[in-house]
Amino acid sequence: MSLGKTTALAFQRTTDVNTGSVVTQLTPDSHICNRNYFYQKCFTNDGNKLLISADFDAHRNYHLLDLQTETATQLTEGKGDNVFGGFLTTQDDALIFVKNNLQLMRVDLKTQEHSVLYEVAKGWVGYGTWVPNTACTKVVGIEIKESDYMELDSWGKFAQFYHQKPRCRLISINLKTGQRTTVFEENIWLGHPLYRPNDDNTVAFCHEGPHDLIETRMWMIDENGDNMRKVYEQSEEESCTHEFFVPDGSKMMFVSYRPNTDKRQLCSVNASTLDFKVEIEMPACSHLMSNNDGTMVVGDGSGTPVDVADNTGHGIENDPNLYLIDLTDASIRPITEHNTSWKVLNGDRQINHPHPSFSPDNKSVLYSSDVNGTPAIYLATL
Ligand SMILES: [Mn+2]
Repeated sequence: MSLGKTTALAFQRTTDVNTGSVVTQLTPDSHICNRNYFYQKCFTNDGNKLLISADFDAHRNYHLLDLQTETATQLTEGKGDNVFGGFLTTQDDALIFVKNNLQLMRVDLKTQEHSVLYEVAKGWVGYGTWVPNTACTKVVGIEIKESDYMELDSWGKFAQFYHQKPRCRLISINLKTGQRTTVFEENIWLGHPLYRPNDDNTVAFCHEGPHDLIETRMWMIDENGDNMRKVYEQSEEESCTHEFFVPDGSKMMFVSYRPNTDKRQLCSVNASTLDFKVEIEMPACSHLMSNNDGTMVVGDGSGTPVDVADNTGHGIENDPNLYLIDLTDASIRPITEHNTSWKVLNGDRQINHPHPSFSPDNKSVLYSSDVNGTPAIYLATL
């Protein structure tokens, strides 16, 4: 019972001699800490506070880190927090996250008062990262039939789950009433549900599974279930991943890659017309996230992707850098090395992924890494 408990942190600052970036380790070694998924809101609008996950108490829970006082306030307790999918509301008044794959919870940031916004129906399991619309009045999520569900605690199971063709449904939840509507339901593994920013009528989702087995990863659909369309027609050998909406809603960006090369393309479609564009050729970044209007992008250099069936054909050298990509002048430069191991830890496949994104002032990049032995959270100046 530790809601509201304050943990004092001692930030560790170093300067990268190669790039000049000041790198601040926000969370201590020997604790398991991570940032949320890269497109979920984690900073308050003023940039002073940051949502993190940490095991300062008995479990991995959410804490609100104060970047000025170097302290963290515990927001949740007990086991079962989905520590990647949680996000701060647009209004900065609450954390919203899924508990035990079952309950969508709201936590008041000031009082830590909990309320249940939505409960998953019997026979179903809440899966993955659930994403709000811009006004934070609704979220889209994925539910999987309980009889088809399994814990995905290894990349082997990730592949197996794809072949099982689990019953999945893409849902929208009204956060005021808790009412659920099903947008789309099928015996295909669905993931990455997204509301297009500033356009609630456009919802995106993906066909999940080993990237090189997926024919068409990215889809959009109207909120009422009409007008399902491919975001982009992939060529035979092409894999696409880690799609996100540019925060102003103008584009969807994603990574495209092919076997037998370490080259990657940052691509986009116009979110209204789906007009396709290769934004830039880039190093082997796994995850990318843009600034508000999509002119600047940060990405995490990586090695051979684990989420493909053909690891040999996709084998590449590890790239340990974080990159800043400036699309206004087509320049790419390293920010610093993240040096994460990418390892699965205690069945958690995502914990050692950097998942970089910009701070609200676009002057720093936030990321996770286990470079010092345990997963920790870092902020590097640009
Ligand atoms: Mn990841």
